[in-house]
Amino acid sequence: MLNLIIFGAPGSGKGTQSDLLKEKYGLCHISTGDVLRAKIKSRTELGLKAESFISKGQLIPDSLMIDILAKVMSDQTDVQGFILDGFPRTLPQAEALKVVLEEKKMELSAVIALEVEEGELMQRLVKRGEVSGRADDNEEVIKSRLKVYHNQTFPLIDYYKQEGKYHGVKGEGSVQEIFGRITAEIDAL
Ligand code: B4P
Repeated sequence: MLNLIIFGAPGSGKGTQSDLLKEKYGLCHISTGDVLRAKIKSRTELGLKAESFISKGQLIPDSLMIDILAKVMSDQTDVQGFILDGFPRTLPQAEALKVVLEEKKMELSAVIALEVEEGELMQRLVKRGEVSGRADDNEEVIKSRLKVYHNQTFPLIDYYKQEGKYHGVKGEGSVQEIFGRITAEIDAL
């Protein structure tokens, strides 16, 4: 079973590469951003709460996010493995994931981290904002998302290095070039 985390700053291409990875390796793709956006669209109580954080570029509180993730994972049966895109984003989320995987007798295969310069991230997200209509893809909110990434998510790099799971990949170049780098890492596992 191949269980991956795709890790990186906002706009690093996690969603883009996950789409290709799920096809190649037959994985179940769980994007917490997509899960939250679906909840916002359906105007549930949870969705409205999530919207208030996302529109400011903040993270959804850990307790809420961890429950959502555990539920989404347990709804999936008979899969060849997972690709977690956008989770974990904080140390408590990483610790919670460890517990969920242990309960399921599953092991994390690797953390694939997309490494992209900040100027490039900003450019990509501003460009996406012109077509996506996403409330969090405007310059002001992107700046706060990048700040949140540095303060809350960046420490996970050391966490997963210590666990021996971290695989850094240069996330700049064409989508196919980056995909080639990622699959080389996975195939060498
Ligand atoms: P996400 O949906 O995860 O948003 P993201 O980080 O911006 O997306 P990603 O890195 O996948 O970028 P993409 O491939 O689309 O999260 C949104 C919000 O939800 C968060 O800010 C937070 O509030 C909340 N949230 C989610 N998970 C959470 C958690 N665990 N805890 C708490 N809160 C959580 O690529 C971006 C753009 O770049 C695209 O337009 C793409 O076309 C382009 N691109 C991709 N690869 C490229 C390349 N090689 N060259 C040029 N452009 C490229």
